[in-house]
Parts: sequence; C-alpha cells; structure tokens
Amino acid sequence: MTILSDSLRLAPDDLDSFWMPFTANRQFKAAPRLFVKAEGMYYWTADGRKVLDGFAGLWCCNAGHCRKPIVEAIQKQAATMDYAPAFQMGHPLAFELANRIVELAPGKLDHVFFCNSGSEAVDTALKIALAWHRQRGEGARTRFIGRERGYHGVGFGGISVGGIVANRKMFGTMLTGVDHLPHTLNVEKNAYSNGQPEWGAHLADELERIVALHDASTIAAVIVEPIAGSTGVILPPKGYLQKLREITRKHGILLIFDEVITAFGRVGASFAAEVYGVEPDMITFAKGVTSGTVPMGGVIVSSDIYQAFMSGPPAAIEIFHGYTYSAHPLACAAGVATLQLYKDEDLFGRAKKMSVKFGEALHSLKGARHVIDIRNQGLVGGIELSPRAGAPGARGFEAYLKCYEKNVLIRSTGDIMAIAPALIVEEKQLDEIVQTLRDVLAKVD
Ligand code: PXG
Repeated sequence: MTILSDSLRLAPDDLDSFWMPFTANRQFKAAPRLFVKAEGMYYWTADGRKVLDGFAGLWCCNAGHCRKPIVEAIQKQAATMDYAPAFQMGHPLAFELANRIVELAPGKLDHVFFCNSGSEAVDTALKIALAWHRQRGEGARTRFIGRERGYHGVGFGGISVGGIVANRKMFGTMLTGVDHLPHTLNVEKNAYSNGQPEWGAHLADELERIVALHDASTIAAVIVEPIAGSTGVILPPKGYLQKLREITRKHGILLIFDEVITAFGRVGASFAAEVYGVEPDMITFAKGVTSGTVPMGGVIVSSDIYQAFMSGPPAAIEIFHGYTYSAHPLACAAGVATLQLYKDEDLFGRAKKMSVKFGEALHSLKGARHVIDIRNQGLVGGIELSPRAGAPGARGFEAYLKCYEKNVLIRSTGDIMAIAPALIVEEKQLDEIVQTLRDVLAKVD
C-alpha cells in the first residue's frame, strides 16, 4: 500500500476509498483540489500553488492557520497526556477551558457541556432542553421550533430543526413534533443592507402563531442561528431576535442560539448574542473555539438550567449524556491556547475594526455582473448572484471554482458566494478576495 502522506500526490485510484462529505465525489475525483500545507492566511495546493483563504477553512480557523502557540500547545499535550477518561474522571485543562469560555459568555450563561462538533452541540442542547423541562415537572414540553433555511448540523436533531431541504429530504421523518419559523431573507425589501436589515422584525411574531397552534405547554425550545451562515448569510432584521426573546420568555420556552459560526470573533465580539444584545438560555459553539485545529464543540447553559439538574442526591449522575471525547485533552489544550491568542492579539477587536473595511470592500461589488444582494456583519459576508435560468447553483459553483483557480478560496452555497476570512486578515487581502471575485463574475456566464 502506498503511504500517501509521504508523496502528497495522489493517483486517481488512490482517491476512491474516501467517501467525501457534502462533495460531488465523482466530479471532485476527476479533478481533485488538494491542500497540503497551511500558514496564516494561506493554503498551499498539492501542485504548489499558494491560495489565499477567504473562508477560514470552513468558517473555523479564526486565528489563521498553524499559529505557533496553538500548534505548540497541541504538540505538548499530545506528548504529555494523549487522552483521559471523560466520564467520572477529569483533567485540569477541561476546567480551565470551561472557565475561559464562561468568562467570555454573556450574563447568566455560566456552565459548559463539551462535545466534539457543532452537530453534537446542537443535539446536546436539544436534549438538555427536554431534560430540563422534565426536571421541572413540565415533561410535556417536547416540541422544538427551528427555522426555514436554518443549518444546525447533520445529527437527527439538527436536521429536524434545520430548514435546508436537501439536508432533510433523504432521511425519513426525523424527530417528530418540530415546527419551523419563516426565514428572514427578503431581497426585495432589504437588498444591500450593510449590517442588520431594517425590515422584518415582525417575522418573529410567527412564533406566536406557532405557539397558538400547539400550545406553549408542549414546546421545549426555539433554536436559531443569530446569523444563518450555511444557507447563504441571512442576517436578523433589527429587533427580530429581541422579539424572539420576549415571546419565548413569555411562554416559558427556552431560546437556543446556535453560534457554531458566529462565536469567537466572527462578528467582532465573543458571541453574536453580545453584538445583538440578546441573551439566550443556551449557546452552541464549535469551530472557532479551537480555531479549527482539533475538533471540539459545546453548549453553554444558563445557571438556571445547570442548577435545576443539581437537585438530586449528590452521588447521582445528573444527565445521562456525553461522549468518549467530551473535553478531549488535545481539544482543550488547543482551546485554551486559542482563546489566549485571541486575547493576546485582540483578534475580536481587530475583527470589529476590520469589519468596516470588509463591508466597504464587499459592497463595492454592487453593480458587478450577476450580483443581486450583498449581506454582511462582522467578518461574515454573502454575495447573492442571480441564478442561471434552469440551473440554480451552477453559476455560484462555477464562480467558486474559478476563484480557486485564481488562488482565492471562498465558498458557494447555491448561488450565494460566502466570504469569512480569518480574523487576522489584512486590508490588501480583502481587496484581493473581492477583486478576484469581481474578475470572475465578469467572465462567468
Ligand atoms: N450549527 C451551525 C450553525 C453550523 O454552521 C453546525 C451546527 C454543525 O457543525 P459540525 O461541526 O457538526 O459540522 C454548523 C456547521 C458551510 C459549512 O459551508 C457550514 C458548516 C459546516 C460545514 C460547511 O456553510 N456549519
């Protein structure tokens, strides 16, 4: 058997065994795009090209690639203690990381449950919601409300509350008892809003309609992304999240913010909850907590939730949930070093400052060929293209491929181009990303 990592070059046969996720396998394997090295704002391809990373990997490498303090912390931890049992045992870094996350989290959000991905974080949050209501004698609250076009990972819980049709339609009935709010994208009313759109707060009132239909006593939680990322960057209209908070509070329904993308500096603060001034009952996170270096996710819960579980006999396990790799030592080492680096370099503050230039650069694409909307907040940007007649998504994917050929990595989701560089991005790199996209759009049909 060939040891591929020695050569970094793959023959067509070498590509067959790996069933790639969310990928057109046959198309990819006919013309593979392989990265072999990363540093700072750049990737290097197997054929030696240097590619500017305009997407922080997949919305995750917020500190930039292969940052020394993070790499060294992981190396040291791997050599010191590779793994520690996660149930009925602990290790110091897990507690340190939880303390550091809680320090960044808003208000009463002061306990952390660790898992390994955003999908697990979402399923964990949904389970905590059910268990919490039951714990308080309201076990009939079993329904969840998600939102159209929402992305909450790929577990059965996540696709059930999620609202992306392609991610749902192949997988049966999923969780029962789930309803969905309407999404908040309206290009006619809100095109080219720089930051939060003015129109659409009233869409949160749909929650009242759903509550009236099912009765509040059957609803456990509402889960939304403060900014819907994967579906193509949909921002919350001004006042919308506040309304969701008021309505959920009024009816005793938990509010979960899925901040897998928006946490840890992406919107110029620790959490989007802080930027929008709305405190949910739980926040799910992943990605940026380790700057994408080691898989990790988690749920931050309010003290009210945590304390409700701390009521039985002290020797009783409070929640029958967790993963072999909850608070894995390598992930915790990476997390502590990452949060320290964010602080040392004031990367959240930097992202906030840079977001002004980012917004200007993106909005300079107004009027460029095919562009029908531009949406942005912090260092999250979406540029919506008009779809090619009869072939939705084709124009977006071609533009993505052509940018890659021109050594810029961004992402397409349908006909929306998403841009989310690491928080260390320089102005001239933002210009390069935008100019490359402009050139590409001029040529793509
Ligand atoms: N919630 C949200 C809001 C996410 O964005 C998940 C949960 C799931 O996380 P895991 O770690 O299980 O993948 C996500 C993940 C894209 C893209 O291109 C987005 C995600 C993942 C991969 C690609 O938009 N988001």
